[in-house]
Amino acid sequence: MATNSELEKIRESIVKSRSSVFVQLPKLDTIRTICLRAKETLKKENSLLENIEGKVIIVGDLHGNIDDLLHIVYQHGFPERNLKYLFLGDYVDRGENSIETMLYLLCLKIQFPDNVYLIRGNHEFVDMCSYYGFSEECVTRLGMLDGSLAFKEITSVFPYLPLAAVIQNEYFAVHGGISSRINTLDDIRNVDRFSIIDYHQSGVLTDLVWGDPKKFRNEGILTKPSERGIGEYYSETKTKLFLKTNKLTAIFRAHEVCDEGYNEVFTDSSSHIPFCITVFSASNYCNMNNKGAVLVLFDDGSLSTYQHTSESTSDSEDEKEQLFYLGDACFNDLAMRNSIIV
Ligand SMILES: [Mn+2]
Repeated sequence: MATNSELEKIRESIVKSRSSVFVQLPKLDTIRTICLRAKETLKKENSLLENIEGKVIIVGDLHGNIDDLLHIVYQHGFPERNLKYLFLGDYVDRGENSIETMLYLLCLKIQFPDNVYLIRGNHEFVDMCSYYGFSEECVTRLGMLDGSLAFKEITSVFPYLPLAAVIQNEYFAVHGGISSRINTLDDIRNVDRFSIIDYHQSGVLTDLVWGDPKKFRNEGILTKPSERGIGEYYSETKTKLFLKTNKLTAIFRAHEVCDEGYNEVFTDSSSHIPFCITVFSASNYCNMNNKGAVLVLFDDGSLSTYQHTSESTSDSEDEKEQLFYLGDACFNDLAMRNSIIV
């Protein structure tokens, strides 16, 4: 069940569905198999991912924007050989295609486990996505019975998602950020993520997915309770302290929409090098007309940003043609190689 060629077919149908009115989603049995295989793969990973080396594309919030996801994969290439992808969470809710976004990502993870990394966002909790769109999307598009079952299957994968990552032994990546409870990497390594179901279960996991960096006039402030009512704000001083303690250089995080798709939150006053960067990859999020962006960390440690707009990812006929090409070219290539491997 769910061999590589079947996984490719599922991803291919997701790509092709983008240009047709009738969107055919995988059947419940297939969704179930994808989720099962994804859990088998994800459970081998630690709560803190380490040893991510080489060139990494870092993707922020997607929120059901499958067009932006496919555009990013088209633009930067498939996650194979020396190219890795790190997704920072918030795959579901708010947008229109959370089902495809989640399934496409899980298919990638199953097929390229050492090149694709998916960490957890604050929307990857059943009690969040029951209210912010994903649950409703499942029922509306798959029907009451199959929709509820698909929702249950997909959300059962969430506790398996790791919580943060260290890239190139130097950069810390997380959905939200750090807090008064998060001082060393051991604080994250020690989280038993499988036992945490409810996002209100206060603690390190909650802070990782809910935190936001914030500038304070008083440099003595480290953290403050967040106005979100959950998680904490962490200051420039706290960020510097955390990085120094753990011998790291910068924090890459998502969780906040940015006009340009990314935001250099804290920058070193003398070197002008940013050491806390927000990246948000869903363009035109909730009709806010924002750009989406990804961070590209090269294997020499240099960093670039790539932006996209909703026009470039969903309205352009050229782009759709390119996406077809992406599907056909990559799947043919993979099928050929798989027949050799198998
Ligand atoms: Mn978020």
